[in-house]
Amino acid sequence: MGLGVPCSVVAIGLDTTPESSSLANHRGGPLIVAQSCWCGSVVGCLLAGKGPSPLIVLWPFQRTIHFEVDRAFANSMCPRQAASYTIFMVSCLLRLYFWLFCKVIYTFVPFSKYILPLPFPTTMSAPIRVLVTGAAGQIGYSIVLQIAKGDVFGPNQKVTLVLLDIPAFATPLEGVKLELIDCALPTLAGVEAVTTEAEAFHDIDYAFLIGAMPRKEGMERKDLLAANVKIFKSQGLALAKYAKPSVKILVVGNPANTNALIAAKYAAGKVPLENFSAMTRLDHNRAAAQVALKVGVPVENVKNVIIWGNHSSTQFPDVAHAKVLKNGQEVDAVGAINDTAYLQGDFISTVQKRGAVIIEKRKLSSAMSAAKAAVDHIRTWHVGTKPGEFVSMAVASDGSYGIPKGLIFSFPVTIENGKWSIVQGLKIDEFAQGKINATTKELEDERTDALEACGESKQ
Ligand code: NAX
Repeated sequence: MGLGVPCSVVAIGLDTTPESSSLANHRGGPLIVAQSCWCGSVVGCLLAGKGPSPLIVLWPFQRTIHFEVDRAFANSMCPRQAASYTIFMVSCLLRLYFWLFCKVIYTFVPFSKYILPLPFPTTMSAPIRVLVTGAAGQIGYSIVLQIAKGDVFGPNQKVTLVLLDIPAFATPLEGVKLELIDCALPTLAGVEAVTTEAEAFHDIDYAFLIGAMPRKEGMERKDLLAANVKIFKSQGLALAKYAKPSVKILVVGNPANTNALIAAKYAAGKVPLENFSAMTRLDHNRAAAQVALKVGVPVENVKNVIIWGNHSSTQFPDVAHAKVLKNGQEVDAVGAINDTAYLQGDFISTVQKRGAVIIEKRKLSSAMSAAKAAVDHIRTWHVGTKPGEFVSMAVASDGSYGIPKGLIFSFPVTIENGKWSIVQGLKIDEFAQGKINATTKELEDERTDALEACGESKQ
């Protein structure tokens, strides 16, 4: 009995070509493949043993949809089979079109992705390779689960986690790997525990560079800096040699800004400078939390606090441009707090010294909040900032606000399509300028010391 429709579907494959192809092969019927690339679909069709023709491209938007039709098979079906296959195909296409519709709406209507979330998982994309260095350390232990379960790249993106630590920590690192396996996470495609840079940096898409040497008793700040920048020189060279040129890097290990500067310097030519960043998101989150406590609103009602400069005690937490949602109205944080002495005194020192207070109380440095901030940092870089919002991120200065070019300096940034831009035109008063100058000077001095430790002179 003829089918009466131009084509039918016995298998629908979303990205996982081998499974859908073998299903189609098994049933001996036509194949519909939604693929993220042309060659994937062609390979899918070939695997199904049917050849790539006829091939219809329905929508060249993110995913191309190819039909391969076996008319002889379609014509041989009984009415019941024909009806069920037709219903299946129509429902698949409706789902696909609704997904496309949502994507278009998200593009043109601000906030729509929060109001109209996709009602079904789209497709598990091919795994991305994510490196975590210092993975046997305390921040490492806190962060790996969050990355593995989709907190950074979402529930539809598989990740392969690459865990690096020094050889002396190979055994605890193996323990972290075993625990991750035991979490039985659908988003975790694999875990590799390694102790060499060649294995660690190979083909990575994202790097959380957390591992660094801790300060030992009696160690001078300058000695610690020298020890750590050498680690980041080596990792910069490894990035250039083994990573994808598109790799995005977050440096957490201290001195984070200067370590990022050194890693970027030694990866130059392969990995662009704008792919490097250092973490001041923890300081940003701390500042937002303090404002929320002071005003008496939930922290999600606070936006656009800024951390300027270095992730150190010279950083400048600034609320001059921050907004607070209070009693349903968006107001300036400065007005809502209405206490200049606090804003120029206790507020700044609380944020600057928060790390030291936590060490004093916990006898260990911040790990849970640092891991959460690193997740926030890369998540925002990956998905972008919301309209009207900015976040703090230490990135290479382009000369904005008079900061010397190339210094890795924490600025307010907006992010779109994976690219950050420094927010321009914010008014800086005399008080703020003094604070910004102090943190700039510290970063310039760190750069001089770091280059010297790497056997280079300042450029
Ligand atoms: P831990 O001492 O617990 O862990 C560090 C881990 O790094 C250790 O397992 C160590 O073996 C490993 N490591 C050392 N050298 C390595 C190398 N060359 N390659 C790979 N791994 C290496 O420290 P943790 O509390 O996890 O802190 C890690 C770093 O983050 C420190 O430098 C710390 O100062 C810094 N922080 C930065 C923050 C920021 O906001 N930028 C906040 C939190 C944290 O203080």
